[in-house]
Amino acid sequence: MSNLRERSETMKRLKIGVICYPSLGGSGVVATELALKMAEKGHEIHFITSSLPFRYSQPNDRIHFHEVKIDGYAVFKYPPYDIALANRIGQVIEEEQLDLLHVHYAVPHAVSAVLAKDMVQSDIGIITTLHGTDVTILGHDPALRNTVKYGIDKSDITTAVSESLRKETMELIEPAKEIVTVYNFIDETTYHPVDSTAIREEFQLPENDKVIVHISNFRSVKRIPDLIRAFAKIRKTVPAKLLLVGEGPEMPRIRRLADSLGVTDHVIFTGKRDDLPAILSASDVMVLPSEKEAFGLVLLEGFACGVPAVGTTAGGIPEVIEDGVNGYLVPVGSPEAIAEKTVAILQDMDLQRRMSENALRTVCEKFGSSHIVSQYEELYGRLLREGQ
Ligand code: GMT
Repeated sequence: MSNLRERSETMKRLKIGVICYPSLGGSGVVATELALKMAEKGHEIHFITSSLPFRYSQPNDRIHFHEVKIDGYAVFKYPPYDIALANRIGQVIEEEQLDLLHVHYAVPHAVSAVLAKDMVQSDIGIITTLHGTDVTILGHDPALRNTVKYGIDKSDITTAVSESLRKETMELIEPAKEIVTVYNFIDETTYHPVDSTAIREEFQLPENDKVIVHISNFRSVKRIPDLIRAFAKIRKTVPAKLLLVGEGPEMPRIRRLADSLGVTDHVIFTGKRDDLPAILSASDVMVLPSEKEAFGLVLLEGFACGVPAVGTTAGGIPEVIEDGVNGYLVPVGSPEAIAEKTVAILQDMDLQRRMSENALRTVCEKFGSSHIVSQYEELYGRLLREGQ
């Protein structure tokens, strides 16, 4: 086992253990994209996850995958995944001589990493990135709050994906150390305006119809019924189609509401899609009506394709949408405000074009990948130098 001083001398090529949710979700996307960017910079990445991260499409010799497996022993009502994860992290720390662990989500991942470190008696540094619901929902649950705090306090460095999440975590969890804000970023090589002819044909989008897009995991925090109600109002003034991209538990309710408001023929349920840049490039405006949203990665995906957004003032959204510049901010729970601001963009071509240009500029100036990846790399360096 190498000590911190020895590791800092081999700073050039770090061996980084990455723990994240590999399935669909913003945190999995950010964790994987960051790891891929670190590999491009010459570092060695070791994913320790239950399955292959979904954006891990092109393996290379600097990227390794260590699967966490757990058998369904009859003695357990709930298979102890967190413990199996800790066990696997411990093995990989030793076998691969990892330099640091970057953990995404406080619970259970940070806690499993801390347990692993203790199990193999390593002094490896842990950096934990908070993504949102690990604090804004789990942090309110008395059954989990102390565990969230433990995971954060035992991490050497904790980051939050927005200033809003950082502040909320400081207030709610009262951690022992400061938390650092590092914004999410977008991979500009994947997200940029592309030809959308095939999408317009596939969804039979009439030439004169405007296109409103919403992309999410369709959980209740996204408040999609507000968007459906707003869309019914928008349709009274502007011919438009609504693209709902993704899947999730709220879908049956949303379909019923669209039916009852008589807009089903104008709502296109696309399901999960891999061709988001093409879908976004066919869209005129994105709507994100969430009541909780630590950051709203999807806004960046839209901005990078030149799509302005109407979003609520929840969480970190105002750190991404600059009101009147790259979109509009509206209060949570107001279909009227969503409709009014969306129509304002859709009816004024000049405004839409200006906001679209500003959206592209926002991505370059504030959320570009090289800038944000460097911030994480600096934190990795700090972790190795100071162990904190
Ligand atoms: O809420 C989601 O849609 C998924 C969730 C996740 O687990 O990935 O997203 C959270 O992390 C994203 C990446 O940092 C953020 O962009 C989302 O705002 C955040 N979601 C919430 O805070 C509700």
